[in-house]
Order: sequence, then structure tokens, then C-alpha cells
Amino acid sequence: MRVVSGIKPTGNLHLGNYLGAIKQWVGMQADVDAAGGESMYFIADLHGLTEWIEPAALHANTFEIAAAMIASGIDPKKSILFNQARVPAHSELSWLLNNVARVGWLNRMTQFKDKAGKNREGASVGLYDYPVLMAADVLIYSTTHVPVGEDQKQHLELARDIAAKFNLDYGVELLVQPEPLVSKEAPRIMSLRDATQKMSKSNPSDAARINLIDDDDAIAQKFRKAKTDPEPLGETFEDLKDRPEAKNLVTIFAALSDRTPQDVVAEYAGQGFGSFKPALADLAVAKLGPIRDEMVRLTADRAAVDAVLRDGSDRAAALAAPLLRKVQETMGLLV
Ligand code: AQP
Repeated sequence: MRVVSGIKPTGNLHLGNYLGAIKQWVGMQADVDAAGGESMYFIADLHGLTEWIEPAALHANTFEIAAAMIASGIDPKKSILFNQARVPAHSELSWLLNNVARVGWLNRMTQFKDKAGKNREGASVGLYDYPVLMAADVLIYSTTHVPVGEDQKQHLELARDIAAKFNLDYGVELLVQPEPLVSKEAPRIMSLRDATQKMSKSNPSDAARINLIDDDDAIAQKFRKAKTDPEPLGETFEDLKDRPEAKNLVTIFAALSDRTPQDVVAEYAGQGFGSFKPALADLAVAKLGPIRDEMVRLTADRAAVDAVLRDGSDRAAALAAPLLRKVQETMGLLV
């Protein structure tokens, strides 16, 4: 079993990234390690370039995200933690796979349509080609499983199609088709200002997300000011289906306390947000505070974080090299 997943350094990590991805990865790494498999987690700095970002911000975010991942429990002894740009095989395989992927396939990718919006002609070629780089990210390691959110499932399906077409075109069984790992426990966390949108790094409103680096006061204040309705909580989680803000806060409470949303609703049934929000703020401070403190400590020790990324990149590059060579050979590039 080889598990690979990444995260873009386009801003501060937030509660959605933590509960929806990193916490799941941390839970998985011990099992994968015990089973003799490999977990590889990378900071997708090359993907970070697909929309304009200041070089200094990209550099700082890459480093901060590495610190956040280690502070959240990604253990560099159990998982390979690295940044994508330091392993050139990702870019090299991506170019080769560009010649296998079809324009029609990329035209169907909904994330490009969402991100480019009306500015399709002005979007970067990188944004359009992003799913081929993502295919290279996983195929280069003969990955068996990719933990993905719902929104990335289409890209993983494309990676499988590219692998199948490559094998068919060249008459080989070289590229492994990875399986998606969609965790049932991984919640989708929504914006605190508009629960119809997901919590995201690029939302211009900082009040819409809890950043992992936020101090205790900021966490408490953001939950206090989170948009809600005046109704008390009902008896069941199902009752909240038309109350997105309430549903989101209960989901966050449940994920932070490792309980089911139904369990949380049952405890607070009949109570309004005047009592629920402070309890949620206390819980979030208790769970996220230690992660933040560790992030701050690691950020001050830049050399140690850099050493982890260098070591991870060397190990990843060594794993990538044989497959890249075989792909080049298969395509007639090595003489
Ligand atoms: N709100 C969320 N709820 C649950 N999971 C989430 N993830 C992101 N937002 C939420 C998961 O975090 C992992 C890494 O995501 P990413 O940084 O590679 O890209 P993203 O999904 O595009 O994240 P953002 O924060 O929304 O970034 P921007 O604003 O730059 O696009 C993925 O597993 C993702 O599912």
C-alpha cells in the first residue's frame, strides 16, 4: 500500500484542511506504517503557481505548512514529508503525460471552470493543466491509494484514465491506477460567514475561517461572530438539513471532539447558540492551541523544518527515479 496526497501552499492552513485532510492522514499513517506500506505527503508548491502568488508568500507558506503538518501529527519517521518542487520527476512525468491526456478530458474538469470563471482566456495554462501534474504526482510513485476530498475525485479519475491510456498505447502494464480513499469521517467544513461555501484559504475574509495559526482570542471571537440563526438546536442532526450554519458548527464540534454530530445535537438539544458557541470556542481552543504552539516553536527552528523537507525530498526522489526511467524508456526517449 502506498498512500500519497498533497496540499497547496496558497495561504494559511485552516480548520477545513485540518479536519478534512490532515487529521485523516495522521490517523492513517500509523496503520500504513504498521502494514509495511508507505505514506507520502507533500506540499504542492508547483500547484501553488497556477494562480498568481507573490514568490515570498509562496516560500513562506511552504515552510509554514510543513511546520503545521508536523505540529498536527505527520511524523517524518513514519511518513515521507516533502515539497514537490524539490522532486523534479513530478514535472518531468507531467510533461510526458501531457502527451497522453486529451484536451477533451481536461475540458470536462469542473475545478478549472470554477477557478477560471469568466476569465477563461486569461487563466494560466498551468491552471488548465493542473490535473495532469496531479496525475504525475500520484503515478510517479505507483501510488495505490489517494485520500481525496469530493472535489478532487474527478481529478483522480483523470489520473486513472491517463494511466490506462498510457498502458494501452504502449502495450505495457507500467502505470498503476490509484484508488480514491474518501474517508466517511472526513467532514466538509464550510465558511463561518456563508455556510454555502467551503472554508478556504483564498477567501478574502479572514473571519470566514479558523487559521491553524490563530491565537486563542481570535479562535473564540471568530466562533462568537460566526453566522447562525436564532433557533435553538432540535433533537436530531437530520433536523438541521435546511440550516447550513447550524449544521456546520455542529459538524465542527463533532469532528473536534471525535463524536458523531447526532451525539452533539442530543447533548445541546433545545439550547440556542448563546450557549453552544462558547462551548465550541472552548473546545476549539483546547484542541487547536497545542498544535498552534508547536507550529510557533517549529517556525522558530527553520533549519529543523528545512532538514525534514530535504530528507523527505531525497527519499521521494529516490522512489520516483526508477519509474521515470521506465516511462522514458517505454516512450523511446532513452538511447
Ligand atoms: N473546507 C474544507 N473542508 C474539508 N476539507 C477541506 N480541504 C480543503 N478545504 C476543506 C481539504 O484539504 C486538502 C488540501 O486542500 P488544498 O490546499 O490542496 O486545496 P483546496 O481544497 O483548494 O483548499 P482551499 O483551502 O480551498 O485552497 P484554495 O482556497 O487555495 O483553493 C484537500 O484534501 C481538501 O479536500
